[in-house]
Amino acid sequence: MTIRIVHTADNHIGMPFRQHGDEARKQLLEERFEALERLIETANDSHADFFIISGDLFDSTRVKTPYIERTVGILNKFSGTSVLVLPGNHDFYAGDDTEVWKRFHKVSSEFSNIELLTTTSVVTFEMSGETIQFFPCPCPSKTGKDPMTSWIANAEKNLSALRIGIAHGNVTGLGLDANDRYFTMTMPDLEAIGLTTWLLGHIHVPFPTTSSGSKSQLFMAGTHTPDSVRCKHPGSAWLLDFEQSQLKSYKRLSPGKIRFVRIDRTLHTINDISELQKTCDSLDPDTVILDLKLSGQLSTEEQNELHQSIQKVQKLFRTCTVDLDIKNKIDSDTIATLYPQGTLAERLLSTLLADNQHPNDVTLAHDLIQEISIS
Ligand SMILES: [Mn+2]
Repeated sequence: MTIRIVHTADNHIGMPFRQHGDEARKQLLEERFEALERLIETANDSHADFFIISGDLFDSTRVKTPYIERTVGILNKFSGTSVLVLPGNHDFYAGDDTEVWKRFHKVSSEFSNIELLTTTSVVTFEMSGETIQFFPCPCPSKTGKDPMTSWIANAEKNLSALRIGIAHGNVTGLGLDANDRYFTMTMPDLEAIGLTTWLLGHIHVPFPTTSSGSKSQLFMAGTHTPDSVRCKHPGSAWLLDFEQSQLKSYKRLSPGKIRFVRIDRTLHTINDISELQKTCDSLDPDTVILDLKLSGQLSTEEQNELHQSIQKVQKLFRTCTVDLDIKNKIDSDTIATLYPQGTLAERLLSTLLADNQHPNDVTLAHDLIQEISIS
């Protein structure tokens, strides 16, 4: 018999996205719910038995009640045996008074298929003669030096059962936690504990790096939909099949729809502007959070062209921010107006203007000359 698990983490429901404008904020907040909903649908379509969330389902311990209610409503649609929810370091569990889990418990208690993993004790399921043991390692705080996995060494394990660890924190070699502040685990330690597989959260990038396969001791879910321009994957989760208490196969799922795209360009010519326009036209304006970072030198006419182009893009895209650093292009007319013929400045600038290999130099030299003559 196959035991099928969908594994996710770091959904960060309620993430405020403060650095974005109103429209983008709304879109990004909404996307985190919708991507979770798509993932539940995929899990149902593939008849998964368990839906496992390895921490940071919520962005904080003070997430708004309506967000918790909506999340529980989505999780409740899971048609398999159970949804297991582990508190991570953002939504840590520090006792029954922890706001987010108090509210979560209240909302979810009427749904028997949602189980909150707040204690370090084995959770066992029997399915068609097979035993599945889950070993939860909830985070008790935002930060912590030691891994939360140590209790498992002394826990009673059924060696013929499928034994799955669920934890949240950094893993040496996978993340960038030089200070050991996030419950840091190591791969050899995890392997030595004697479980079949580890389902982890915290690092927003998925591990393994291959999108399908049959062997891996641990899985890092990766955030389910991109959360910033630094996120290079389209959102991830895992579909895992186990047979006879062993991992049979894994496949990466991509429930995300939104993409962050930063276009960083230096513009010198009309052609550069039309290339920029072409790149923007090739993107989906409804799902791309566009961030334009434009610099360079352009003539007045070219700058007008650029502004028209930007206006077009901003009208088309739901969200587009623009960071402009465009200087006035120095042409022969400007040189002739500012510097009498035959002067050093005129000769220098005219020579640099003629040098097509280095189109920035004439502007740079002009800036320097202006600076000297002003001071
Ligand atoms: Mn985390």
